[in-house]
Amino acid sequence: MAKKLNKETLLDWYRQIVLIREFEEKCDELYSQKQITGVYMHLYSGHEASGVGALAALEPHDHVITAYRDHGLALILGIDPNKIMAEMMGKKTGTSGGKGGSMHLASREHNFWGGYAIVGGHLPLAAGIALEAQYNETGAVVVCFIGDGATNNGYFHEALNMSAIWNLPVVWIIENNFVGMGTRVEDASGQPELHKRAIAYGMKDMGRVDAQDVLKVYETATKAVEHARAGHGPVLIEHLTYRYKGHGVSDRSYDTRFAEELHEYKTQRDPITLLRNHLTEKYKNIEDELHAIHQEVKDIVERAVEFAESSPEPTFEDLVKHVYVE
Ligand SMILES: Cc1ncc(C[n+]2csc(CCOP(=O)(O)OP(=O)(O)O)c2C)c(N)n1
Repeated sequence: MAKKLNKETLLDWYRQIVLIREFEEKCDELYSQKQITGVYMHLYSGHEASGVGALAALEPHDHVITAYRDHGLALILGIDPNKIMAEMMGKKTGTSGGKGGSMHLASREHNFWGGYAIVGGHLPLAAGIALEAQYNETGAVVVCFIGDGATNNGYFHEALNMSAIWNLPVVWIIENNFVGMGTRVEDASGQPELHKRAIAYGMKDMGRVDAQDVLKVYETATKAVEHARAGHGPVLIEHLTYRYKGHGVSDRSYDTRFAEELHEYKTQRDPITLLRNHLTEKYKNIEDELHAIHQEVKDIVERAVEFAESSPEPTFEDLVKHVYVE
């Protein structure tokens, strides 16, 4: 059922968006200090409203799956920030005991199935999760986030086609941030309006959404989830968004290559500013409450870092547990 877009809901969304931004700013800092390690760490900065608006349309028994840009969704779903930060640092107290790291956040309890590094590899898994929901008549819907760069490989075609012929309850969301690693969408896709792919599979095309605006994202996501839950089959939405950092944090050339666009998005299309403007126009004297949210979020992030830093490393026994060996 659609949420009432009252002050409480909007402030909650504001809190979630700010939490993702602050949490990841801290991760960026910790990565440069080598407290978070790994070849890659992919930040969701700039994309926040895409995740917050879409997941606000879900019920707790619904399912979420994504690629490696997964920190934001984990936070939105309410996974403990302490455990997420510990996972980022490879600590025993992390969501996967420190063995997954940045790209493989997951929580069975939250129906968050991860965090996958193989581009497009999670799409067939999303179809499988939806098949289970349909077969067991759980009434659950699966939301699967897809990068624009994942729309030209075989997994995309196979999974979307199967979801259509089996009428599966999946909401496919392409997060089009215009660039896959360093390649522009129009240089990689014959049809750069990616939502139009829906036509090829005979599924409902929900069009393009300005995904910097959380209210617009929520409005479309609600209709999409209702459609899938009612048994009318899968739908495809294209979220137009922008990432503020390079592909991974070690890709620093992005900032200069796309400087003009980045400046435009950060100054005119930022999800925090857009929601803030909406709130201040709608509610008088809300500044203090917004300020308090920023403070609250800073404390959450600080506590998460303290928790992760003071957590133990996994032992050798921990590391070989749950690992298949011939
Ligand atoms: C099957 C496969 N091919 C190539 C890669 C290397 N790779 C990692 S991310 C990426 C680009 C993906 O871009 P996009 O889907 O647009 O996501 P974004 O990073 O923009 O969120 C590529 C080619 C991979 N991980 N898996």
